[in-house]
Amino acid sequence: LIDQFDRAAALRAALARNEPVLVAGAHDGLTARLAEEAGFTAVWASGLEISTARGLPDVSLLGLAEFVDAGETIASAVTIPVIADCDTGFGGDMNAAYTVLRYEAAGVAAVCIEDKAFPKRNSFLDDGHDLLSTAAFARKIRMAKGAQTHAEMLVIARTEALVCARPMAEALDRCHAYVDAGADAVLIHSKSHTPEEVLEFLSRWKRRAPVFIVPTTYASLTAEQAYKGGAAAIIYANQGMRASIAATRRMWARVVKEGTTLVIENEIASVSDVFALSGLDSWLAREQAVIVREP
Ligand code: SPV
Ligand code: MG
Repeated sequence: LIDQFDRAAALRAALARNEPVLVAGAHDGLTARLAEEAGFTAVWASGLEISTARGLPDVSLLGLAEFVDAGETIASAVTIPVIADCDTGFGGDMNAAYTVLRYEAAGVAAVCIEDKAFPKRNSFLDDGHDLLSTAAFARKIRMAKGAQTHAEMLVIARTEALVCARPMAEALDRCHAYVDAGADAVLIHSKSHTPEEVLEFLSRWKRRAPVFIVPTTYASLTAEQAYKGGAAAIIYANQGMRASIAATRRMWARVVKEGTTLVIENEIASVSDVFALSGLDSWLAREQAVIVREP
């Protein structure tokens, strides 16, 4: 396992550079490797992806142990920093503290905790969202920061204020309070179909900590525009999974229709590509090194 503290330091350094930090969503070793291969700076261990990959909705059904296991799998598969979507921190203040300890041990560079009440639901669901008070979530962030054992690890405080149709001033106040409580960065989430509200947040944010954004519904905002507007990092949270769903569905429909896989053979990854992505070469080399050394 590559030292997560080096990776946490690398993520801090990337956030301090004069360019947007691009982050791709993943849910396992393979999807994380595809993100690394594409050149992303970090991986987002997405709650939506991890839940969906298990055939479950993103409504707080999976627990800390299952999410940590996914985070550890992802961190083991790549050398870039992993940012874990930790929802509410899996319960109350003590759960948030324990979440940080578990993710540190799992090799994850940063945890992101949001200000919704447990059990949370995915932000793109119309209703069922319940926000903690600013003071209550600031306390949770303080607990999380107090628990970390290594200085480089990041705690990202995510506000769902805009998702919950609260005023812009409240979203800003919340994020300022979370930074005062020790958050290393904030994440402003929005389900608006245009980037205006996020851009307004960014223009009014005093740049006291890096801001992460998740332009899923407002995909027209480019990374360049977001960075110029004041965002430090852009998370493409679920497009990888959505791409594979679309491609797999299209491919299987053709196979069922044609009664052969020959029609899609040239469009799918080769088995040798699969071997390469699995890291087979390094394992064969490991075996070879032992054989060569034998008398
Ligand atoms: C996730 O990827 O699980 C996220 C981002 O939290 S979102 O689905 O946009 O809420
Ligand atoms: Mg999530």
